[in-house]
Amino acid sequence: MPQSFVDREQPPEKAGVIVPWTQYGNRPGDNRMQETQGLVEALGCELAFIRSDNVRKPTAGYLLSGGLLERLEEDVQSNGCSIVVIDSALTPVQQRNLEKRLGVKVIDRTGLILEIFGLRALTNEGRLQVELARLLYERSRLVRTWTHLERQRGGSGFLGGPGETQLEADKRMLDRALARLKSDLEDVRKTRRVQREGRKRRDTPVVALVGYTNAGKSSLFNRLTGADVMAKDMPFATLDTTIRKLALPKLGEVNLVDTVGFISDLPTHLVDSFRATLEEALEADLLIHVRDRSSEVDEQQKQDVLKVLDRLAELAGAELPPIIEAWNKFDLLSDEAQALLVHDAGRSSGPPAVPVSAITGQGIDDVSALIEHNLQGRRARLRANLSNRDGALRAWLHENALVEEEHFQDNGDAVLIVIIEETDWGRLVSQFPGASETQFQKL
Ligand SMILES: Nc1nc2c(ncn2[C@@H]2O[C@H](COP(=O)(O)OP(=O)(O)OP(=O)(O)O)[C@@H](O)[C@H]2O)c(=O)[nH]1
Ligand SMILES: [Mg+2]
Repeated sequence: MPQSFVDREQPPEKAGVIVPWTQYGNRPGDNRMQETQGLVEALGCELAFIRSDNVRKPTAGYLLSGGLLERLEEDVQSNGCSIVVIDSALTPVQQRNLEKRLGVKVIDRTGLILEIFGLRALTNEGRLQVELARLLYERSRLVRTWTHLERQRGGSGFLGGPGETQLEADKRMLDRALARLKSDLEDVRKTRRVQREGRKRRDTPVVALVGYTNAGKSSLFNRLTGADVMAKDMPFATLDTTIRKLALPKLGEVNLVDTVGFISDLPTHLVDSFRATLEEALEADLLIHVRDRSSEVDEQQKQDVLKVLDRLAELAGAELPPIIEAWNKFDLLSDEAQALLVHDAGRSSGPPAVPVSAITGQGIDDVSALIEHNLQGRRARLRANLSNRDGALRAWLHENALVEEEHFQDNGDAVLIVIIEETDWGRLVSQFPGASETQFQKL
């Protein structure tokens, strides 16, 4: 098994952090610097220094070129750092060269995020998913190292050596571990699927909170359901999915799901690995995209979240559920900004949205109302007039819709009052082509 990057038995390690950028357009702003700092602290490291470096010509060997590398070396020594974080993607060669040159551990953004996920995963399922992500990451790096060595060997006539067989053995070992993990996770997914189907049969709609990390999903979840899920000012406070009942004034009970947050440049391995957890959100009847409207980079975060959601939908070969937005952290805005947000939320372009504060509770009822409105929009209450020959249709309705009332006439005909989801209605029409619209009246 790959080792953890950071030794947590020892007192906090001192970390030096570089956020590299190449072109003026992608120079990291304050927000990115704060986010990176947050990630490093979430790892339990003490921050010795953090700065953004303009890498005009990234080098294949070290990423950082001459002067920058020398300055980093000096800072690492004078601060007594034992770990360096490069907040971008390093090739295995760059990572190894930097470690040799600096004499300390070096990790990149993916390594950093994987490490935090490793710390936060509490449930068996969470651990499996992190482990899978880590192995996939390791494996992708092994492959690259391998091609690199191969090329080197071909060019120089270098034969044998320790590289080849060890790498092949490592690769095989990783593959075996990967296969085992994938099958364990497949079991988890099956169990979840069964649970989900159970919930569907009971006709309890599922509403899932999604959004950028630290946007306030868990706070909103707690506020809505009275739960006590950990909500903290740190990235990836939540890794495991929690489900609680939420009572809505008109619709009654729905299941509300709190999920893991997203982040920009989220490693694809993580997205892929967290499928079991995130499918819960993907199969929800409605998504609430929680946005931190007090953040300067809110718009960019929104795009990052939508990108991850699209990737998940693509993986599952499914369509995304409808999305509404909770414009959170309203309380942190100035009066003018608040007025503007209220105005914008009322306009029809974009997904339906409401301003809210999970902390003060302002706008919470509006969130409930918006959930209700959007769930209701996609379900219909119908009167079904069935003849005694419609036994199969009647059974189907009992299985797939909520039957509120059922009355039989003397001749065996029946009148049912049912609530049916739009998607289920689609299935009904295709399975019972004979079922005429006249048999069903909208109430
Ligand atoms: N002022 C203010 N702070 C908020 C609000 N909602 C959440 N917070 C704070 O924002 C921080 C993050 O909140 P969480 O609820 O943990 O965020 P999350 O989206 O669940 O984050 P992850 O689980 O890490 O993805 C906490 O310090 C909360 O107290 C809000 O409406 N107003
Ligand atoms: Mg959370």
